[in-house]
Amino acid sequence: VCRHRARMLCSVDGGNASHFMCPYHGWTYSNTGELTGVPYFESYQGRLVKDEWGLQEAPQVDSYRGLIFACWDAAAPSLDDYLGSMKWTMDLIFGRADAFEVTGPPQRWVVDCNWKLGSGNFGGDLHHVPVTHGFTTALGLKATRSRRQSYYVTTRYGHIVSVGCHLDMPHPKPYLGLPRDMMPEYQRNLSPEQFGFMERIQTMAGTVFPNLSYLNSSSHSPGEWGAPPEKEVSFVTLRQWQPLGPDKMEMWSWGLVEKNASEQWKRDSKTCYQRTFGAAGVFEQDDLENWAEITRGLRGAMANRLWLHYGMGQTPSPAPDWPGPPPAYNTDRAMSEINERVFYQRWHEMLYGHPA
Ligand code: UNU
Ligand code: FES
Ligand code: FE
Repeated sequence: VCRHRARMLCSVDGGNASHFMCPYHGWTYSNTGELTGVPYFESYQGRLVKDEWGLQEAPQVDSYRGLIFACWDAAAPSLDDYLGSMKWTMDLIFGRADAFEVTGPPQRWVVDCNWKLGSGNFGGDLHHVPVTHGFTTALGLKATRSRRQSYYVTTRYGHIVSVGCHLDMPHPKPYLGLPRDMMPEYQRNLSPEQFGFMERIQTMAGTVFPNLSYLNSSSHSPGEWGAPPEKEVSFVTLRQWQPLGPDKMEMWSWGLVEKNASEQWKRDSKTCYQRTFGAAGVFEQDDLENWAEITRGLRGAMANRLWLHYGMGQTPSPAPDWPGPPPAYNTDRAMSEINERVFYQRWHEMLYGHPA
């Protein structure tokens, strides 16, 4: 924000500029944050020292696998420590390719729901899928409801990951619908354990506490509904659930594609992202309708006094075959809400200074 009256300085999602001029009174800053120009400067009569009115700098800025994080708290843990064991599962997506590119600027829209519903769902809710997104089987777009092994991964700072794996492996192995000609690149970038695990993944989603989520799944290639699994095309979406108050958020949704994949595959993957989890995507609409109806329901005088149920899979067993850093749980094909409990424990801790 501008140091004069706090007007937002940059209102576009992409590009670059050497200077930013505030549209209100014209204070101008270099792209490194120095205040370089002030209209009617003489009228401040020497009382404005430009060196002291540069842009506020975040005390911690760091990046991981091309994702840039900024933090306003100088005393907060470093990004490396903060992400911790989350990095192993983030690498399955963001670390597998030499580089990713966005399919365009983020799609942004406002939703009447609390932002935490997105964080909890993406990091820990595999059991809404057959119901909320049941149209896929109801319409015969997926042949059968195949058996899945679920993994729930939790971390120290409240990051959560949920992975649905194939139990009956289709042949040839679908590898999440990733392009075959990219396999050598994945193999070079991943550990043998990570690459070996990739062949089993059907859907993988995670939340970096508090409000950054990602999802990697696959969908039928454009124009081939009902095609066999090996025809499926992988897509990756990255999203920020940006709070606008307790019952409103702004969605920022990106599609990501492997930079070195073929142009045709990139187009197909982008189409799959847009059809499923883009602003007009069918899965996206399924989810947001539920979250908006929860938020609307909880405005009720009685409903917001109710205890809700987060108890599913109370004591899931540690997953013996999870190849990444523990703890990870699976419950022998069963479902668990352990990730949402971990997420809300951390949230409680942030608000009240102690676990619930
Ligand atoms: O449909 C979803 N929102 C979803 C699917 C979230 C997490 C894992 C799988
Ligand atoms: Fe989950 Fe009703 S079944 S909100
Ligand atoms: Fe969903």
